[in-house]
This record gives sequence, C-alpha cells and structure tokens, in this order.
Amino acid sequence: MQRIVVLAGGVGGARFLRGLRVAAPDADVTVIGNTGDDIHLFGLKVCPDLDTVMYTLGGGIDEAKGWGREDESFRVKEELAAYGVGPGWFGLGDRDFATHIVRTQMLGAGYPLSEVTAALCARWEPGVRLLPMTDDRVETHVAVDLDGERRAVHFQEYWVRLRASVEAHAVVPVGADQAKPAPGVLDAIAEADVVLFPPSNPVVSVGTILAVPGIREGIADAGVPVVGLSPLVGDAPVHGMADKVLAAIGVEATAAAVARHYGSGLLDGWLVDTVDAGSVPAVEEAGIRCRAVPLMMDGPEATAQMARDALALAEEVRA
Ligand code: FO1
Repeated sequence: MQRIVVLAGGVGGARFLRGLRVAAPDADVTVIGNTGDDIHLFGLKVCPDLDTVMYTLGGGIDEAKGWGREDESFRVKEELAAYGVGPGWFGLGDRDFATHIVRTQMLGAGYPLSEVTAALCARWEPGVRLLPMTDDRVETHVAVDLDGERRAVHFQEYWVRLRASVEAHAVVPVGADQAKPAPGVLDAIAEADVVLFPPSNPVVSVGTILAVPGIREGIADAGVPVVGLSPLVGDAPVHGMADKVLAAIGVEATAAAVARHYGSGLLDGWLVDTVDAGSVPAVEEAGIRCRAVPLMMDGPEATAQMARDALALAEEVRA
C-alpha cells in the first residue's frame, strides 16, 4: 500500500486532500496539520486548520466558506456579545463550539493534542491519519504597524480582523523552535513513499510545519519524492492572502519563486498552473522537476486530477 504524507494548512490543504482520497483511494495517508493558527478564545482551544481538514474530509464543512461547520448558527456568539464578551471578529458557530469544548476538556484532563485530535476524528472518520505537527504550543504572530506603532498580533487577528490589509513586516511561529514533532510525525515521514505539499500557504501553513525542528530534516533525509503544488496561479493566491505573507519574508508572489523558496534540497517536483507554464524552465533550472497542469480546485474531479498529476510527477522523479 502506498504511504503518502501530506503537510496541510486549512482550506487549500483540506480540499486537495479530498481530491487525493479520490485519486488514491487505497493509499495510507498521514496528514501533518499546521497548528500555528491555533488560538485560545473564551477559554477554549481552537485549531482551525486541524478542524478544517477534519470537517472537510468528514463531510461536516461549510462548503461555501471552506471553514467552520455546515448548517451553522451563531447564538452562543450573540449571547457572548450581549455580555460584551469578544472578540466579535472571529466567527465561532454553535456546532463548532462543541468541538472546541471537547478538545479543551480533554487537554485539561491531560491528553496531548495528538490524542485529542484522534478522539475527535473517531467521530468524523476523515479517512486519513490526522496528526498535529506538534503537541507543543506554537502561535504564529505577525508584526504590523497599527496606530503608528509596530505590534505583533496573532495570525488570526492579522488574517480575519485586519483581512491582511496592512503590511506584514515579519511572520514568526512563536514557540516553533522549542517544539517537538508530535508522536508519529517523524515515523510517518521516514516510512513514506511520497511527501506532498498541497497548495497551502507556503509561509503560515507549510512553512510553519517545516519550522518544527526535525520535520524539514526528516523530509529532506527520507529519500523519497517530495512534490508540491503551487498555491499561486497567475501570480495571485487561489485562496487566502499568501502574497501578503510572502512579501514579509522577501519572496516574490509567483509560482517559481515559491518553488525556489522551498528549494531543491527539499523539493523534487513542483506543479504550476497552465497559465504559469512560462515559469517551468526557471523552476527546472533551480533543480526542481516542474510540470504545468490545471491547478484550480473547482470541483471534485479537477481536484482529484491535480492529486493524480502530483503522484505522477512523484513517480517521474523517482524513476
Ligand atoms: N476565517 C475567517 O475569515 N473569518 C472567521 O470568522 C473565521 C472563523 C473560523 C472559526 C473556526 C475555524 O476553524 C476557522 C475559522 N476561519 C475564519 C478560518 C481561519 O481563520 C483561516 O482560514 C485559517 O486559520 C487559515 O488556514
């Protein structure tokens, strides 16, 4: 059985994984999820990227938004607001609240996040093994200028409240340097036949996972094909605001620049969209095998084809 490891962020990663399950229904898929977006709100631990993967693959996602629960209501949030308790800018729905209550209760009882995630997945049966990148606390902070002052804000405040409308001067995965990969992460990488980087944000999603000591090294040393899909199509992010955080780390918002940022020491193959076919030679010059294929995840079949193309490129690299 083919063993595939995927480093996933939120919406883009989750949608890609749905396509991968169609493309490789018999594969043993381990997802290493970003937890740098996690936030404590109302005394609860919220893990947006883990939940987005879990709900998407488990059939509980709000398809239009790409995050949160389907058929959601916001009565708890309204009641909290009536008490003057915020933040009001983060949309936690009633059904979603239940997930955070269970998670926080289990964490309080002493279970590590990896075990809590497995327990939550027992309900959703995502069809993959979902592991947080670490059981330790990591929080991505973004340095911005607000009211004439340089401040570090939580990633969710930058992303959701500020809508990435102010310049990001730095992006820091606070705590990552001290974090240990969660149980099972390094073993899954060492035993993988292929490692995939879905079209997730290269800075705040895949980049944060790679910032946990041991994960980047484990992937580079695994000796198996590592193939990524560009989250940028025609120099713009398909979803989210990757261009804003790429600027913060001095990387141009193009498919080729993101491939070079990962580098040939890590990445063996890179898929760009057909509109970016002109960038294929530049990526190959950087020592990374590159193909241009449609990369818009508009529909299950298109997404499954992207996953097939990624696996085909992995085989080409292996040969
Ligand atoms: N994204 C938003 O744009 N607005 C929200 O109010 C919001 C709430 C939210 C609640 C739970 C959850 O799991 C995700 C949520 N997201 C929201 C998505 C999230 O902020 C980001 O898209 C990811 O963290 C980036 O991967």
